[in-house]
Amino acid sequence: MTEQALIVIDLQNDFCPGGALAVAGGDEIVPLVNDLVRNFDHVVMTQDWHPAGHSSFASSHPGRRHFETIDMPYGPQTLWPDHCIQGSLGSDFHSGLAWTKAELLIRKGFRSAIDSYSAFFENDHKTPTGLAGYLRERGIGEITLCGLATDFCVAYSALDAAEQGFSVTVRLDACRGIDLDGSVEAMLKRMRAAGVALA
Ligand code: VGL
Ligand code: ZN
Repeated sequence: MTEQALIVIDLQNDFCPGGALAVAGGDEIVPLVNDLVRNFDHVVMTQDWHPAGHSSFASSHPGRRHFETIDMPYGPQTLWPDHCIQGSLGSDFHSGLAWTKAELLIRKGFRSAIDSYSAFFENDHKTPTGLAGYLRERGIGEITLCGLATDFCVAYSALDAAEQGFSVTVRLDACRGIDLDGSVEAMLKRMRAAGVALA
């Protein structure tokens, strides 16, 4: 019997209203995420975890604006406001999140030169975070994803997980999106095509 895990993506202050990269309604999902946490045997959480001056910040590219896309050696990269700086208040989990049950915290985006949306691989789609190996070693074959943001870190995590052979469900009611130029619709389509169950 394969084990199941809940993976809570980036439910951090900077992605909630008032934060540096606020996702509309980001804080609304906290009660539902806490219910999910109670109902799963295994819980993993991720934190976006950038050093100051990270290359995904528009502020690191003079003349560039927030939400512009630039070409990086590993492919296109959206430029964000400074967010989730390691150890800052904005990088903390939302204060209402029931995080104590989490068996593993995965931090990502900690290398200056490369961003990491997915909980499994950095944005070069090659550098692993170690999460796939961790889940496999623990006999976990089915994962349920929730958190922020639907169209970036949740979606890329779901796509990588499906490609890695995990059975993947995204709880859309426990996610909220950023939605840049229709990115929510586009990523829902990609997830469906990859066999991700959208619940
Ligand atoms: C995220 C943009 C930049 C996310 C993280 O958690 O979806 N989005 N960094
Ligand atoms: Zn980030």
